[in-house]
Amino acid sequence: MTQAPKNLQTIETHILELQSMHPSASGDFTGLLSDITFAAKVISREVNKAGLVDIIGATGDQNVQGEVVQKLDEFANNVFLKCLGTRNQVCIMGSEELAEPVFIDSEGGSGNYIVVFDPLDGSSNIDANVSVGTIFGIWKRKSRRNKVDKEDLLQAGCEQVAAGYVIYGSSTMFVYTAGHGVHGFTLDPSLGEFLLSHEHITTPFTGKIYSVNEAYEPQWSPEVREVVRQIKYGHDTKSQRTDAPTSGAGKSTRYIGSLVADFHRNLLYGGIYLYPPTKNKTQGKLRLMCEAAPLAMIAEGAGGYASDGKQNIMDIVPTDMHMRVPLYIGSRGDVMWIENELSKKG
Ligand code: P6P
Repeated sequence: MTQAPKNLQTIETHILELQSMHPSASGDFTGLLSDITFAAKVISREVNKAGLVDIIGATGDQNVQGEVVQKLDEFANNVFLKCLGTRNQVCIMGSEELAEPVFIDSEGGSGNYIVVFDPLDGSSNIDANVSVGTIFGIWKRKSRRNKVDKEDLLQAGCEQVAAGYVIYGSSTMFVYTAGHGVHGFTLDPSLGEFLLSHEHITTPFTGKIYSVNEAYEPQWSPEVREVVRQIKYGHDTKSQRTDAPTSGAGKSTRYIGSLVADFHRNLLYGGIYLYPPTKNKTQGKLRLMCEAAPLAMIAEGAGGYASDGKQNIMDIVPTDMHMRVPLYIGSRGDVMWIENELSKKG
């Protein structure tokens, strides 16, 4: 297949090239990724005109997390359920917005894939026109039984076959990995196509940015407080002193309050996002399957790393679809340093 000029390479041709790398590929995976990109285009259209039609604001309902459901949350969730639910490739769908997974009787289809997604992360920012995002992880079913069950669903991040996110910001970008590098595509609304704009994204080993909600500082453990202090002032390993601000060795704080936006900026520029445990959220706030694990696959694919403070996020086997984990994710050197510091202190 002659390759389209890079600046005109659509995500579809990129996925087809991937498929050609796996002669045994049945096209199911390609079709599934295409469905996800279609859902992203539909959501992007609504997000971009949210200020113009009456879908801004809350529905008044609460989701399984006890969070107020924004109208766009509900819309995005329904788009994913419709776009993925009618295809035979998917046997289980899990959504941050649904208490229970959706088991699909994909009669006649392969039903090979499990998709877990956060349809619209950061949605509390919608009314203020701040970037929001979609996050998804794709696993292959383990069982060859006719009926799949939670055993097929509750798989570690390292078992993902693909993962990605969409950021609805100044432009809409689709970033994904299927194990062969991390690639970013920017939506050209005039064409309705995602065009390759960031091929083989790699993230700097260390960065100058840290992203954390410092309002929770009083609720962190002393170890986490010390680690964040050292991030701020710079950790001069030679002198062992950490309270003396070493000029310029510390990082700058950037915290949007929208994980996909903070993660995406740190991925491109270098840096680290932290959501440590607090007294009220002893396992942190973020969900393993629909947030931490997919972004961990992206981070690792770009040369970064993700940890819960003790171990690689990708190694954690979920006990429940909505399992929450502490999250330290981004530049490998920064995250490994934190994991090392927190592991030392037990
Ligand atoms: P806090 C949004 O609700 C979210 O899940 C992430 O997008 C974001 O990084 C985080 O929570 C913000 O949480 O507690 O700082 O408001």
